[in-house]
Amino acid sequence: MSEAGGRGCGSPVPQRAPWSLVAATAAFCLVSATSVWTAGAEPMSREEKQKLGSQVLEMFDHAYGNYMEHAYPADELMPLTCRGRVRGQEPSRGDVDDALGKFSLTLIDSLDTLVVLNKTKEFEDAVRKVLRDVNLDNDVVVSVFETNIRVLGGLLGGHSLAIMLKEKGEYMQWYNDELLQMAKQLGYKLLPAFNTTSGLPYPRINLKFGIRKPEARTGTETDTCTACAGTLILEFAALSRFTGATIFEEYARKALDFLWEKRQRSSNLVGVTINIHTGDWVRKDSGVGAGIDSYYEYLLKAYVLLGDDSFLERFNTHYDAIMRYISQPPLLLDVHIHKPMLNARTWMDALLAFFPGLQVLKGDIRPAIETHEMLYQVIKKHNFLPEAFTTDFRVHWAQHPLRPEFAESTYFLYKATGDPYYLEVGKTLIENLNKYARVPCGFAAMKDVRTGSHEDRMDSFFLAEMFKYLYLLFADKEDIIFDIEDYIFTTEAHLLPLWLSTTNQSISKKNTTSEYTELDDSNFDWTCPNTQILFPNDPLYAQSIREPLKNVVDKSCPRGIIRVREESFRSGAKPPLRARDFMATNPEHLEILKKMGAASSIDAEDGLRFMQEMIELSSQQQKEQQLPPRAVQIVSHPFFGRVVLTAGPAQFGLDLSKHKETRGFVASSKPYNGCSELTNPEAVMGKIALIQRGQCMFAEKARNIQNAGAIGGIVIDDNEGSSSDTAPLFQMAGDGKDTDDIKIPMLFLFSKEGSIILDAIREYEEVEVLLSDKAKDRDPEMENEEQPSSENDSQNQSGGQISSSSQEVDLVDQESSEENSLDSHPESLSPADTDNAASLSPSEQTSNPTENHETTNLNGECTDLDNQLQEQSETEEDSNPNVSWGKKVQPIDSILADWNEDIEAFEMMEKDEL
Ligand code: DMJ
Repeated sequence: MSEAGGRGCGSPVPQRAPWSLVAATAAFCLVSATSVWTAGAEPMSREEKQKLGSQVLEMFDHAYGNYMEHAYPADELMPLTCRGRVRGQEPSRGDVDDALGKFSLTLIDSLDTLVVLNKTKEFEDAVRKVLRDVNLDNDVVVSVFETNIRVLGGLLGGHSLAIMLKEKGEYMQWYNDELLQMAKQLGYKLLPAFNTTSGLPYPRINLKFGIRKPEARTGTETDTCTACAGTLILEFAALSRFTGATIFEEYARKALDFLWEKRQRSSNLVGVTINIHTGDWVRKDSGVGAGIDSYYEYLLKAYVLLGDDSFLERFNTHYDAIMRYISQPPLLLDVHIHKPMLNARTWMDALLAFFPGLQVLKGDIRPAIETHEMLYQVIKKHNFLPEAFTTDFRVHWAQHPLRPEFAESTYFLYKATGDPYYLEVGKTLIENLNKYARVPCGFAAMKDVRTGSHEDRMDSFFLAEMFKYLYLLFADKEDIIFDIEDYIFTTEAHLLPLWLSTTNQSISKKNTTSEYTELDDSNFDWTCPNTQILFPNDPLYAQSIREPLKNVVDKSCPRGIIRVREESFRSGAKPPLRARDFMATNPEHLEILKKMGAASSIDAEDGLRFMQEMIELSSQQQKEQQLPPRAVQIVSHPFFGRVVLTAGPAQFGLDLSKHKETRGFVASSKPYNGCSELTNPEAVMGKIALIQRGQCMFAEKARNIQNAGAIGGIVIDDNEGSSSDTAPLFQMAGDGKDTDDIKIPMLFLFSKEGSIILDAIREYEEVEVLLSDKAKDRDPEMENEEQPSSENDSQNQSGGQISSSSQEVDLVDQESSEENSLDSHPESLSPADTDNAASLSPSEQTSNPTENHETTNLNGECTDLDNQLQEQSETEEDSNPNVSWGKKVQPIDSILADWNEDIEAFEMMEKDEL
């Protein structure tokens, strides 16, 4: 036990405690419980933990090796096409691309992961490459937030471990603070972003030209997200303290001070976006996920790293507000900062999965266990955490870019509880990654967790964070070559040494507002929990908290409140107006509508329900013509089902959601546009025909290939470069005539996804695919052949890659004409266009009728969750009537405005933060 631990972690940390003590004590909190466990979930043997640790190492090699081999020096690997993502050379993905600064992002983000994973030699090589190859002076506009957490953080994490290794005396003996010099250079490049009266940074900066000069092409933005402005202090303070240049810490503190000043004073919450000039909140919704998350994280961690009480006081004030308004265990729901009893959304985003980990650091274990358990059940249902999911656990946004937040929380919960259950959770994460995200050339983000389709994307945070947390989860102290407890994790999981708290502290108080009241000990309650107190004689503590939530996701009934109301109508009250019965010409209906939300909480409930039903009704009507996306899975060697492409469905032909999938080898049709009788029926007979989009109706193509004996068809977009990453997916409509004669399944692929199949044909000739509504598990027989068994396996597996040079496929009958390219934008097509396409908006893509059916059955049994929520809201009402009425009574126009905000919020979410 360390000296710090010995002095009693459970007792409140004394005021003005020496920083090193505070930091070390906090770190101690995370480790001491691992020995507490004595019963409960089956313990995991050392052998099994080591086996899983080795599996993580092998997976890292596969991801990092493929990046280095096929993408470096590009910023990221595109794991489906097996090449580097170079900004400007790929179709823009919008704000997501602002992380890419042509500075070998993935290499820098991976530096300290190499050391944690015990790959010291590789680390040494990687540092040399960074120093030799990376240019920080590119004429490219990047996100200040992403550049700070990934690049500045990556360089500082690399430096921290480089000096640690140098001191050990074996590796890095040549190192002379070069990474730190680069970090400083980058720090100075970011500083012009802070040139605002508020001190909040601009969201973007040009690495070469800074801000506002005409060449900079940035500097006109007025808003930034709270996390974007509030997630700088760890990296900037570390830079100041490592170098002695105080300016960085000063700027980061000033931005934090401003955010604190602008908090909503009665709720103590902050909004999602803020005007960097006026300080007005632009988006007034507030949660712990996208747009805000790491602002809270950095307040608590700034206290741990810098030992400054003011950060803890701020964190505790916000935390109280979060627990009062946002936390509805196991849910965390966004609210309005001015009306904090009013939920701002009916869905949660995946970024909030870091919060249980932060709660562990805070010492509030119970809600951490509850939220983590709820998230795990969502994962068990969909294999990954969808980007957004509703309060009744339906998929709201089906993407999953291999985010690490849930693994992070799992690691911290294991450290806090020592419960082997969390090791099993980690094992499931590993299995799912290998089963669903692993492709021959790396790991691909999930485009749709329901279909299992992939996106050509492997974000750098996957290497910076995911492998670190998974490896550490299974590692014992002796598996790591340094003491991880001497470091704090940044939001990107970069490691900063805790000794920084006592180095170059002179600036720490200079810019801090001095309005804080003297702290009393209660501010520190539970900040550093003594696990002996948390788990008094009860090693099953965590399990006992999880137990009541066991089926929270599967058995959940949506909208418990509605059910309660229906009970009361059975007892005689007049039933409310239902949206499906509403007639705008009926004066009684109009009268009822007017009353809704104005008179009482019951009317308000009716109003709210009416609005929900209206929205559902209209989306249901749309859905009647809308089909969910489908999957094309490449099953032949060397893909073995690992590559899954998102495909648009057809409104005619075999419905893949009702029938068994169709499996077959692919063959290009002649003519390639499939607009006349095929001249190569022998080639497509019994196969899945590939046809190019354009020249005639989709249905006509389907008939021609069906007549030639094809068992299915894939229409490939003729608009070069189109991709489901950047264009909304659509379904192929019929030709206005009876299409019952078309019996085969037809799917649509954008050009980029189509070229993956075309390239595979060029490289492997025989390519077999599976057309289905959802990717199927990989063929076990094939799987066995492909099991990695040696160090070379990652290389063997990358044999499945498609070389970038094979992009130009010489296909027969390329008849694309200028007219054809006009129909490249599905949303602008009219029925008069040749191919008849009905567009699917991104939100429609995520609404799966099957799932709706599964979770919106109001006749189903009430769940624990519903009861809990109901009970909880009743308790709140009892104890504070004003508060509960405030939550329920809301006029209809405000409900409408909120719905609009909700929709906007959904659209904005990806913009705020990656
Ligand atoms: C990471 O870059 C960081 O963890 C950030 O704070 C939030 N999002 C990503 C990973 O999801």
